[in-house]
Amino acid sequence: MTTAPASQPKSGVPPHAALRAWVNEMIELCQPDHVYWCDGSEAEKETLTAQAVEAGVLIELNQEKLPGCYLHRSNPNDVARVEELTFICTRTPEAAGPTNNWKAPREMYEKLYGLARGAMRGRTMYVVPYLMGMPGSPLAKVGVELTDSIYVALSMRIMTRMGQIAWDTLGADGRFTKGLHCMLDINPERRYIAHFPQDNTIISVGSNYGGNVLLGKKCLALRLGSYLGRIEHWMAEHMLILGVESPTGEKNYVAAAFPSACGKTNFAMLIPPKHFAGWKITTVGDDIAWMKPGPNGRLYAINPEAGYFGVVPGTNSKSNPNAMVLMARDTIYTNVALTPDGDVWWEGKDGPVPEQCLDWQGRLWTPASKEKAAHPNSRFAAPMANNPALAPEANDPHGVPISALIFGGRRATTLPLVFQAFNWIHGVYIGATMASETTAAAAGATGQVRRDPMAMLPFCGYNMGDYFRHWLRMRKLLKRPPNVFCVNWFRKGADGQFLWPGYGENMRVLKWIVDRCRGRAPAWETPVGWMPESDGIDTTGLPDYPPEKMTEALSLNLEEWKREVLMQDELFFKLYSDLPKELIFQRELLISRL
Ligand code: OXD
Ligand code: MN
Repeated sequence: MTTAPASQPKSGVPPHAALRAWVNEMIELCQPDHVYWCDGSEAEKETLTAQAVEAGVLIELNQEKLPGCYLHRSNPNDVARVEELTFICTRTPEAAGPTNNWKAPREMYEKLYGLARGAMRGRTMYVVPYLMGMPGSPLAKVGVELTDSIYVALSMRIMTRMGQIAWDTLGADGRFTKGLHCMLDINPERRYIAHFPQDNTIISVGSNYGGNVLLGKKCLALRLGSYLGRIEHWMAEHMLILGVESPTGEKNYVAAAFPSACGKTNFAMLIPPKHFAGWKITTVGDDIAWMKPGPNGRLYAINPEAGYFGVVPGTNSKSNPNAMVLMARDTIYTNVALTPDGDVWWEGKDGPVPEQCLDWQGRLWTPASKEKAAHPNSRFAAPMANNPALAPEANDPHGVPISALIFGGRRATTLPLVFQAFNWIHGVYIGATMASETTAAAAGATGQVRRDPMAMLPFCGYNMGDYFRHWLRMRKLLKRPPNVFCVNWFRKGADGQFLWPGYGENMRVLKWIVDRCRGRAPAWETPVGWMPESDGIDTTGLPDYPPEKMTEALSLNLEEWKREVLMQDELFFKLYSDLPKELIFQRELLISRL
């Protein structure tokens, strides 16, 4: 590999004094043996990939079956985001708010610089320039990540617009987010993901898991993004963005917030069932939306990412056929199982269960094994360009106008299949009080219901009460705000079975949502919001779906709802001194309607 001394970056790097000074300072701190400035080229990808294979960081998969695909195995102690080790280091604890971990910036810098001192001795520092958003977008932001992980350098190339394009956007005096990542010895005792919003800086140490270390994603696009969005009057949200095209060519765009590992990627890439011949869903983004009011008073959204970092287990030709095509090329898999012929396998994949394979830790696995072959939070990182359903608008710097915002959680009870908010403020209340069962995307127990406002609990970079206030204020900047909806694909009947088949069939609910936005579908006024009439959701051609099942999926149990309102108190108490009064009024109104 060609390495360059710190003082001599490649020729395409702009003469940006603050960039050079900061990189030199970090080199002095971390003391890498080599410094490599990434340019994002194809040749660079090949060189770095070959080095990663040689170093055992990547395992080459069967290139005939999976061209350009590799497997990475993480340290078993490092398989998910760690919320308790994620910090927002604002000047005051109040600015970070009661839902974030806070440390004073000075104390955190001291601790982390202490850990980073000399941490790259014997290693290479990769200087990774990246762009979140597309060139020419008013929302685009440049970041530079200094990392000693070749896996991170290669993954950033998939997940962002990485390389020369970022240097060109930065120019000689542009703003950029500083990011430092040191793997250290991948030890949870020395693991911190720290954000310094006032300095536009991120430092992550002690991990190599995507959500903790691909700094453009959760750290910049959501935590720092949400902080900046409040100041600059835009929104950074944990939302997929999709386009719905009707057989007559009518196009509508919706953005949807579901917590991690609750099906955002599947929903964004949905293929409509046969009954919806002529309808088409296209993907603008699968995880993050940056949204800004446009000159016509509508809310416009871009996907700041260039790739998808999706959950693998459960993905198959029924749950997400497009993802199966997407991840058959140019993909880095993390923590899936490896079959003897160099293919990958996971629980829920199409086809037969292999007679034997190596599990996510490289141990022999057979169907008799007690543990799972693939880690429940195993992931694929794949370029969005390989998505057969990619919306051409995914590269449009102006974004797409959003007609509907959808909130959804994983709830076995209470929440009906779909309902619509009465208005924007009610919609903000629905988003603010949403809850979901925890998943393997974050370390800790799974399956526990917790409040996850707007699916942003782990990602809001400032005080959640101010975040709600920002949502309420955005209404004033919108002449035609999106309609707000709530969905729950995960409700169960008394027999413990899901009441709704989900996946591609979600098109049926989506059509009702789009029709509501276009003023074409009737609805009942209920205590919780507008709901479809009993035949409002088209179930034609849905096998094994008696009308009673839909009635149950849409039913409201007022006792459960009363308990729900009481459970919301936990969050409201926590935020009480910062909570906008509008949300307290909404709660009172709901109680009186119930
Ligand atoms: C993700 C997450 O990886 O939300 O997108 O954890
Ligand atoms: Mn996510």
